[in-house]
Amino acid sequence: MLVDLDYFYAQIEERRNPSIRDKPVVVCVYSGRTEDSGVVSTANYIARRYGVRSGMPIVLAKKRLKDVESVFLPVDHDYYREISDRIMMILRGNADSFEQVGIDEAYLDVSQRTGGDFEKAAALAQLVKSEVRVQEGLTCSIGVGPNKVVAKIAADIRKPDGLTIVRPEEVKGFLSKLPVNRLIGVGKKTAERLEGLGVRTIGDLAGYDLQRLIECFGNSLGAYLHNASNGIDDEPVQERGEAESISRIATLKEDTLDLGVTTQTTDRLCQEVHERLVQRGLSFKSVGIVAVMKDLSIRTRSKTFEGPTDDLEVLRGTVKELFEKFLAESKVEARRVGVRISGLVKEKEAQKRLTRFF
Ligand code: DGT
Ligand code: CA
Ligand code: CA
Repeated sequence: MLVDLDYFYAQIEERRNPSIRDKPVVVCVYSGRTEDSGVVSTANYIARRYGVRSGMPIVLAKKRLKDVESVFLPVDHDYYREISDRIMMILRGNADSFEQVGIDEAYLDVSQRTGGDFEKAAALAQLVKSEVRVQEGLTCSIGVGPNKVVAKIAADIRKPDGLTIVRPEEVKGFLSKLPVNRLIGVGKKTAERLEGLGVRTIGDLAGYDLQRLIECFGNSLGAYLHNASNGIDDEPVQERGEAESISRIATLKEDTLDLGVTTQTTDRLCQEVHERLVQRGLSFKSVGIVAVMKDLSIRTRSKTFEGPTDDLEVLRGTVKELFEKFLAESKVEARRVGVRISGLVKEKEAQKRLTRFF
């Protein structure tokens, strides 16, 4: 199943301040150049009725909402991330294997725990929805299907608070009438090229000659278009372990080259990063630091260990050591500092590797 939170940032803002719930709510990335410059990050469904969309200039959103009392808020990314992390833990607990995609959605492989029974999967999806609602006060939409491609499209069909089940025998009928841009990976450009071939719906695409698709789009995209439109997809649901990282960044009280001052902040960041690591049962192999300098240039340094560890003191010590060297060499003062750990592995694997190591 694919679980996607509804109007995620805006729904969180509604939960934080329920009095805005019945008004259009627009969450914005203000660029700071002028008062209203920047783009809409997302909007609640009331605002969407007035044509407000993600990525639209704030000025345009204001124009569309000029006749109604509406609420414009700046993004509070750290807060959304914190809530996302907690929700992902709920989701992970309901899956045989789990794959987070972005801040507000995840694939859950539930084939083992349901024995492949779609009625059981539907009941599990209801349970997931109520856990997220009760524990975090938020609604999500879920799609259940025989594979990731179908589950993703199913989740998008009914929103907000939707649940769409597509059984194997229903896949063909479900997909055939939908426009091709419902397939992940089919953006505006690909959709236009397909239109040029007379292909508008996923059904058209499913019936289109594979050889010609490959000629037009190359082997990999061509084969994907053919398979996906026929509801065929064997991509496994897999944890994105190694590639992922956990990081935090903060602005210093003053611009500085003093290790004592940066360490006060980085010790706190290390603790936050470490908390996330422990919550997720992971160990790390690399530690990185980032500094945004007074002149707004960005510098990074990192260190990789031979084996993974989950030790907070190792993290703190390494960050301090990296900053000590970096600050000694730097001529410009640091303005913001950050800590990142990567090369993340499951603790159990880490144990195994360590015993092999010694
Ligand atoms: P939904 O899923 O249609 O109910 O609405 P959202 O808002 O959850 O949309 P989704 O799932 O595509 O994106 C999740 C969050 O990511 C969304 O709440 C805000 C952020 N986001 C999405 N699109 C954009 C964008 O174009 N620009 C910016 N800055 N943020 C975006
Ligand atoms: Ca969403
Ligand atoms: Ca999403």
